[in-house]
Amino acid sequence: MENKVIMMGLGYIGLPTAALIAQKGTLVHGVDINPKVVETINRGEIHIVEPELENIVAEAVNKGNLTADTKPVKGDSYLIVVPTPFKDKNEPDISFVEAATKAIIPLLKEGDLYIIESTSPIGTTEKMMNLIYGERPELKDKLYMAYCPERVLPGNVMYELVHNDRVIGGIDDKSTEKAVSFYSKYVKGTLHKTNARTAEMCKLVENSSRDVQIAFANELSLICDKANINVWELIELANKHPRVNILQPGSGVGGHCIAVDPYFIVSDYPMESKIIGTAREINNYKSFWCAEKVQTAKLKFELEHGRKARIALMGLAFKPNIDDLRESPAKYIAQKVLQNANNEEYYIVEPNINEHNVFKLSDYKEAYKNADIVVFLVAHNEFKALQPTNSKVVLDFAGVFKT
Ligand code: SAJ
Repeated sequence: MENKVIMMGLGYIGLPTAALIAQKGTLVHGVDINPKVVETINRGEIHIVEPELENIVAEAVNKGNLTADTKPVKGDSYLIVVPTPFKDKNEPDISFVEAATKAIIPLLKEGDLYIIESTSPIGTTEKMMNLIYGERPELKDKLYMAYCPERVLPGNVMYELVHNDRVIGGIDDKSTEKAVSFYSKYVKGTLHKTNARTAEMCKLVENSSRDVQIAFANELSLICDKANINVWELIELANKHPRVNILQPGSGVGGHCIAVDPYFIVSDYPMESKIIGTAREINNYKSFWCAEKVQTAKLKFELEHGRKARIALMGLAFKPNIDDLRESPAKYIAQKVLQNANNEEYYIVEPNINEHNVFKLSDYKEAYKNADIVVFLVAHNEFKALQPTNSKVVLDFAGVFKT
């Protein structure tokens, strides 16, 4: 029997997943609300930066296995892979999941499989089940529904989609089994079975765990700054212990996952999630602290030299060696520093992008050469090749020159 897949959402995760499934010979009908995205994909091209993806999409489109549209059609398996942003920092917004689900409700038939991959608050799969059965009561207990979060790292998506283990939680055992059999066609990693609520929580916990660990490193960096200890050396030494593995401090935590997902837990369980909530505060505070440090350094320079400083802000991306500026702490710090600008000369540097609509970008070598104060916000590889110097004030928040 043919298994046609309807992929609701063709973004950073939906498109690679659709392409992977189509590559294996399954017909995939991808849906995106943005007509430009749909046109691009139907030309066999892509709208996101991800290694290997373009060729796979082109091949799938040419073979007729992948089509894109702004509206869904009837299929056998429906995957919801849309964003779940925040209305504000306290309330996750599942309206995209809801809208995508509503769009497919009229198309559902007995025996269909419905899977949510979008990061979602606990209970979302059950909520969507109630929504579906509310409108289609004749289908009650005749559909398979499961939650299966993605875990891929941008930049390595096509490999990780296939090789990462997956956690699959159905609303009942038969749904879990059905979803496992679906993913087993495309995934080589182990498929771990659980229930929908545990799978939802698992995704949130994975990213919260990393956030808490980074907060520990960031807290150490604040303490070490006061205690006059090199935090990078300290962490390296502590990690020589066989059961200690401290992560790296930085200019804060960014991206659209780790800096956001913990709030899904905190907003629903505010009394209980103390460490998770505090970790978020520490990681946010770290960016504010970095901006303050720049301010202090520039005033000190002025007092000592009797002139305004030339300041290089090195890096805008949310982590090293990528071009993604979403939720970037480096970008936040640059904005904050520029708000306090008082006729100093600034060089804003991001070697992974050519131009930006707000920041005028400078060449990183020029900026490093000319600046009196160099502020490393992201540990891009290019920066690591620069020669350390004592002739400038260097604020190395990213550990570029750590030994
Ligand atoms: N960071 C530090 N110190 C560290 C490691 C990271 O400050 O030691 C910062 C980075 O600079 C960045 C932020 O944390 O600002 C997040 O970067 P990341 O590389 O830790 O994670 P993401 O956001 O690119 O991807 C994460 C991954 N989750 C985990 O590692 C638990 C990925 O597997 C998920 O699929 C992804 O979130 C997601 O989509 O949820």
